[in-house]
Amino acid sequence: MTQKFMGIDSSTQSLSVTIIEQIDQGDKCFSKIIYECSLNFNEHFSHYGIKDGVLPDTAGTGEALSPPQMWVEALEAAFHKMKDDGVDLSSVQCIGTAGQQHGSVYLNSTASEALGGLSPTASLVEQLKGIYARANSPIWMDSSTSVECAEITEALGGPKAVCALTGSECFERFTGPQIRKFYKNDVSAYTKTFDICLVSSFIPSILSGKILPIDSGDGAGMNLMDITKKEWSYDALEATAPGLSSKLLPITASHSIAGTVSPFFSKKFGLHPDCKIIPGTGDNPSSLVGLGLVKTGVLGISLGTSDTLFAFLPQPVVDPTGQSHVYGSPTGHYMALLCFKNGSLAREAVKNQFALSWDNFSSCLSKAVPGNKSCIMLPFFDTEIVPRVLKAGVKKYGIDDSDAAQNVQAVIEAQMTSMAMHSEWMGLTPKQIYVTGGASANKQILQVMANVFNAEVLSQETTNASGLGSAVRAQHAVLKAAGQDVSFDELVSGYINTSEENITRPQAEAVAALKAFREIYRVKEREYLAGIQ
Ligand code: XUL
Repeated sequence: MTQKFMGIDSSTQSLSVTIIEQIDQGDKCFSKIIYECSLNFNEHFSHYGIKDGVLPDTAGTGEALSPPQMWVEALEAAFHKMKDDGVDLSSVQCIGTAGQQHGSVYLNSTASEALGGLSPTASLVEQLKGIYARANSPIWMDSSTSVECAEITEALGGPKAVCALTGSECFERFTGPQIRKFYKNDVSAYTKTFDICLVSSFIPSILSGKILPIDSGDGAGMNLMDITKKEWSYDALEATAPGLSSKLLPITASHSIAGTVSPFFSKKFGLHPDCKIIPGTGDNPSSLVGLGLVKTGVLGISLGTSDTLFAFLPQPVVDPTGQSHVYGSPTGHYMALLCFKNGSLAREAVKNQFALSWDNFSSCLSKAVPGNKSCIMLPFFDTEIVPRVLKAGVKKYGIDDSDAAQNVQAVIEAQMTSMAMHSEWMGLTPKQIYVTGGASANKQILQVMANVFNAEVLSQETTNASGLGSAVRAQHAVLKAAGQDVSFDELVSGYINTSEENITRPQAEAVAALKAFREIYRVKEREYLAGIQ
C-alpha cells in the first residue's frame, strides 16, 4: 500500500512543494521523495513590485515588507503547476506547511468568513483581497524596531529576563516588537485586526479554510511565548500591545491534526476531501526534522536567503551571549539557532560584482589557499543579526577590490568562520554537519565549511529540508493519529545520503590555517563592532 504526504515551504524568495511516498512492505515501511517544484517570486510574481520576495525599503528605515497576496497567489499557482505536471493529488493523506519565521499577517473581521466560503470557480487572490487589516507583512529581514525592542525589554525586566521567559532577547525581526510598532504607528488598523497569523499559520489557514493556531516551534520566534510552558506569556503580550491576547489563538503542538482541506482545494485540484492539514511551523524547525536532527550529536546548517546554524536540544538552554535563540522543535523538544542575514544575498552580491557564473565562483574557491593570506571581509552587505549590525557596510582588510577570487574566498571564509565562532558557546564539537538550502549543492562551499568546523559535511538529495520536514511531519501526524507509534527518528533516517561520495571531509592543513584565521577574524570583528557602538 502506498500513501503520499505533502510539504509546502513558503520562504522569502519562493514557494516550494515536496511530496513523499510511503511504501508499506509487511511490518516495514520506507519513504522517498517523489515530486518537488518551486516557484520563484522574482520570476513569477514581480508584478507585486518585489525584489527577492521583499518590497523595496524606499524610506531607508530598515523596514522589510512583503505582500501576503503574493504568498496567496503563489500557493494557488503551485497547485495549478502540480495539476499541469500530472501529480495525482487524490492520494495525498495530509499536508504539512512551513513558513519563513517571524513574518506576520494581520487579518480583519471578514477573514474567517472569506476563508470558510471560498468558491472553486474564482481565484484565491480575488476572494482574499479584502481580508487584511494591514496590506503588507513585516518579515524576518526587518531591522526597524530597535525602539520597540528596548521598550518591551524594559517592561519585562531586562534582556536576560526576556531571554529566560521567551527563549531569546528582543530582536528587531521578532513578531512581538513588530506588532508593537504597528500598534504605535497605526492604532486604528491595529484595532481593526481580528487575528494575527505567522506566515507559517497563514498558509495552512488558507488550505483548511479556517484560521489555524500558531505552533510552539514558530511561536518561539515572537518574544511572546513562554518557552518552558509553550503558552502565550501574558506579561509579554501586555508589554507588547493592548488587547493582543484576543488577536491570537492558543498555541498548539506541531504534531496535532488541525483540520481537513477546504472544498476549494478538493473541488478545484482533486485533493481528497479527507486530506488532513497539520499546523504550520517555521522553516528552521521544519528543516531540523527534514535533516533528521531529532536527537543530539549532529549540527544542521541551512545556506538559504539567511544562513542558519541549528542543533536539537532536549531542554531549552539559553545562550549567555544573547545572540542565539531557542525555538520549539516539531518533535516536542527544542532547538538552538543562530541566524545570519547576509546569506545568499551576500554570496550573490560578490558573484554579481565580478560578473561571475556560479561555476566561476566555485572554481575561485577550489584554487584558494585557505586563510586568504589573512585578508578579511566582514560581509555586512545588509544589516546583520549575528553579530548585531544595524547599519549595512562591508569592511575589507587587505583585500584587493579588483581581485574576484580573493573576494569570493573572503565572503565564504567569513560566513563559515562567523558561524563557527558565534556558536562556540554551544560547546559542540560536531563530527558531522548536515546541510541544506540552495548553496548546499555547491561542493566548494561545503569544503570550506568542513575545514572551518573540522567536521564531515553531508548533504541531501533535496536542497529543501524545510519542505521535506513538513511532509515528514504530516506523515508522522497521520501515523500517530492511526495509533502507529513510529518515531521521527525512523521516519527521517533515510534522507541523508551517507555514501562516500557525498561526504565532504576536512583537510588537515586547511583546518589549521582556518583555525588561525578565526582568531584574526575574531579580533577584526570585535574592533569593527567597538567602532560602530
Ligand atoms: C530565523 C530567521 C530566518 C527566517 C528565514 O530566525 O529569521 O532564518 O526563518 O526564512
